Amino acid sequence: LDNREELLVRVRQQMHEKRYNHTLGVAASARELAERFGADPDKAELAGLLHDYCKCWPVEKMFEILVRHDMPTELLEGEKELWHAFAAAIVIQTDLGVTDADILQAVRYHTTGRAGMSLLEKVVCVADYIEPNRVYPGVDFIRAKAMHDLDAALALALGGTIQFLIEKQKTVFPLTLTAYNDLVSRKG
Ligand code: DGI
Ligand code: FE
Ligand code: FE
Ligand code: FE
Repeated sequence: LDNREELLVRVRQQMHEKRYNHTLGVAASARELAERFGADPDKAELAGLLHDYCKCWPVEKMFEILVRHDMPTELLEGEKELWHAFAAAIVIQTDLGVTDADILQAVRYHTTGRAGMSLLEKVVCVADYIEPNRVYPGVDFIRAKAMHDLDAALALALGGTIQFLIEKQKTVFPLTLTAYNDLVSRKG
């Protein structure tokens, strides 16, 4: 889809208003971070716009797509909250014709992260945590970090999520742990 207005309408149709506002916030923050840290601003904005494309879809619909695309059992039997990222990476390809591998990866790993994340993946993941509509304890500290150190901001963000999951006695997806370890161990 090369028409921006059309694309915005399509995105808007997939979600409720609050999620759409979050989506626009992530797109804007991702562009800003890309400009600051030297990623491609257009790719960052588009990935931000599409990252939660499937977030409000029924879980059955996401599950069906993931099964058809041979996703690991670990994902299919795990936390459903993670499905929307992997589903969106497939759906924006099949339904919207997005082919850019960097964008698809940034969408796929925006929730869990992974070890060895690309610059664009980090930008979108951090944008998801700091966009203007986000409110949670510590968000301003992560925003401040993101002004000068993308890796530090991401480590804080993922660390916070891991902490939150542990408090709720929820499973931590392996990719999230390896993403966090990777960022923290690189600091040297
Ligand atoms: O889709 P968003 O709400 O904008 O944000 P997100 O995609 O980063 O996260 C969605 C949810 O997924 C969030 O409530 C926390 C949860 N989550 C993130 N990483 C993990 C996780 N849940 C589990 N169980 N394990 C994880 O590693
Ligand atoms: Fe998400
Ligand atoms: Fe929703
Ligand atoms: Fe999001």
